[in-house]
Amino acid sequence: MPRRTVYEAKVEFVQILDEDGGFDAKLGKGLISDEEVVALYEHMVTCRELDEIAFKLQRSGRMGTFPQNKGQEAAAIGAAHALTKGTDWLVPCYRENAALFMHGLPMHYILLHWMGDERGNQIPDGLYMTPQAIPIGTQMLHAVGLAWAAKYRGEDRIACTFFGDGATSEGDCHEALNFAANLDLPVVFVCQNNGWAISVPAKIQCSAPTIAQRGLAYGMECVQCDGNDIFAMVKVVRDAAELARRSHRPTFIEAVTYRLGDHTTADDARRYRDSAEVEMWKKRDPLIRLRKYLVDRNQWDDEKERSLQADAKEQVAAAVKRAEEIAAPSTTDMFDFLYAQLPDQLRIQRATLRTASLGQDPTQLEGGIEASRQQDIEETVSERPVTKP
Ligand SMILES: Cc1ncc(C[n+]2csc(CCOP(=O)(O)OP(=O)(O)O)c2C)c(N)n1
Ligand SMILES: [Mg+2]
Repeated sequence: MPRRTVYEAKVEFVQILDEDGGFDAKLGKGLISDEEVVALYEHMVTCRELDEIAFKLQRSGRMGTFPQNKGQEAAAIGAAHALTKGTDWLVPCYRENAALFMHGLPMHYILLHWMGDERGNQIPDGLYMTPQAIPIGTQMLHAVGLAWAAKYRGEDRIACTFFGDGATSEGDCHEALNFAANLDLPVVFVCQNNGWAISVPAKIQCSAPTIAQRGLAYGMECVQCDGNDIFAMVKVVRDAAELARRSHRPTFIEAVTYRLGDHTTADDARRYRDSAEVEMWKKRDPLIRLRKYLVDRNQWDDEKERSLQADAKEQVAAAVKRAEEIAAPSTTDMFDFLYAQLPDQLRIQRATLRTASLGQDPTQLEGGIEASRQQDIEETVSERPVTKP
């Protein structure tokens, strides 16, 4: 029996603007207009400001926890720019705030969510985005479902989902890729390979040379790009979006980037990361790179930078004020909006919560569980107005 190669593949790496300011004029020609580059840079700076402020809010006890996006702005913003706002689905995990804002989500929604108010996840009508997914990888399946529905209805809509390097070790990820490729679904999978899944380095999540090639195994297009280069991001996502719209084919994109901050405010990355690695990536900061591009082309100067920084501070301060002005939701919401009829065990918890002493057993209170049950019935879910932030 002769031996022959039945399959051979290559994975392309795309970079257009390198960290020294070198620009690939051929690949980058006509990709983003000068005005758009300025707008994208402004958006990146504003989102970086939000990151800094959210960190401080958490440290001063005004927010539960927050996952900073610092260092990864080009990936989310570049992808959002290449998609059609108000048409295409954005299906994020928890680090893509910047993309959601670009597609119209008011900034205070994200703050509300991390302040523990679920109304921050109540996406306003007319926006095509799903709430931030905290369980790793689950949103990839949601994106596949949304794309399938769009194709079934004959809509000109595609879905773009974001996930991390760590998510590619989850079964959900592989089911989503398999489903999308086999059913010819218009999905753009954007893996933000930021080097780490909390304290686990990406290289031990995947022993193949690239994460991108995981897409090959499912028979879909795949590409790796410099995720800190906004031009490369726009190029690869635009190509993938065109393929999805034209041929209903999915693409797997690996955006190579780096998380400059901690995993979340509940983490201290200094305990597991080498500072030399962090320093190296600080030099590849997507904001520094884009500012240099604009300055080199006389599109930017110190005066514009000062004014942008002031505007960003003002915008973020207004979002914080708005989020903090919204009255906290009722603690009992976590019971009231999950079940039509609360199981007894949870009914006891709900009643205990109301007693002065936490943990007190309501069955020992005057009237016992029956009394607390009666109180629940009086305070029915239907009477409670659902307010929007
Ligand atoms: C299903 C599930 N398992 C575990 C966790 C806990 N967890 C939160 S973030 C995280 C790491 C995710 O890493 P990655 O996908 O690379 O995303 P990144 O945070 O780096 O953006 C883990 C394991 C979770 N949220 N969901
Ligand atoms: Mg990661």
